Amino acid sequence: MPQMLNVSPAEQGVRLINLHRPDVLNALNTELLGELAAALAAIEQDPDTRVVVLTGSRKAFAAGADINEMAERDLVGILNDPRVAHWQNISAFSKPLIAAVNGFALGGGCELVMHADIIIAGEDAKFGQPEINLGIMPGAGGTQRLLRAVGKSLAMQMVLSGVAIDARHAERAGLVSEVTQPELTVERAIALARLIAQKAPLALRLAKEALLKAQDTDLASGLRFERHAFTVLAGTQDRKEGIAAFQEKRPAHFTGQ
Ligand code: DAK
Repeated sequence: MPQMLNVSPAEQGVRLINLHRPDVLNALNTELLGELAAALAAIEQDPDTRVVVLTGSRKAFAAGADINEMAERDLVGILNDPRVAHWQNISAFSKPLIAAVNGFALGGGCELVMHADIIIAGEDAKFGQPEINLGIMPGAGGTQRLLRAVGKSLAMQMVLSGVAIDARHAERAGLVSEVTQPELTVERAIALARLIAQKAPLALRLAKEALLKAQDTDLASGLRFERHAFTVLAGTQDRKEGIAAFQEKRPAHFTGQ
């Protein structure tokens, strides 16, 4: 089976995953999505990996779902689409996921980017949902996550017109947290990942869960979740270690206990 992903070994708590279908601008076919979901599921169990950086190539993060594969699916094929489970598994990843985006992030590529917790973009990155040009609409969370990220007007503009926005626009709109020179995008994402990888893993996990909850719940429920999560962390070794390290004026060494 051809490898469509390169997964680096864990280094300083960070793994880099590279989408690799260069002939088709990393178009996401079922196999690639399956490989990505499987890689993240394996990393979930790997205590040496605390943060993942996901990237594509300089020309494209990913140009969307594989249109040639999609063309073969009829209505029943779409109802039984194995990609749905892969997308769900990707969205269940509990460790911090950083997308380092250069070039095209279109359709499913933009939706994959929005599965990441932090998005670092090269100046040449383009974010778009061009499905409307194919007579379809976003199918992997694009209408829901994009609206939450950039607000109604810009999400409507992007989804209904199919026209992409550039990295600076995406940054202004809140889709992207930082814009870098394209040759530095991956480096910057890895540096940020290494910083995050030094933090307490259980605190990272619960903080991520609480922040994601803020996107899809009312304030009172979100605050309740935050309070419970905060209380859970009171029972961890890492909380003791973090506080002791502060008082002893030394760096903390977190173990995930
Ligand atoms: N699929 C398959 N091949 C693709 C592709 C794609 N999405 N995008 C590009 N390619 C291929 C091109 O066909 C070309 O192949 P050859 O002709 O060399 O064999 C090669 O990659 C290089 O592309 P171009 O020659 O077109 O390169 P350019 O620089 O001229 O143009 C471009 C780059 C990104 C503007 C252009 O390639 C383009 O417009 N690509 C299509 C972008 C697009 O429409 N993306 C949205 C696809 S629909 C779902 C979940 C998700 C989805 C649906 C359902 N469920 C779970 C139900 C998502 C749907 C989509 O993403």
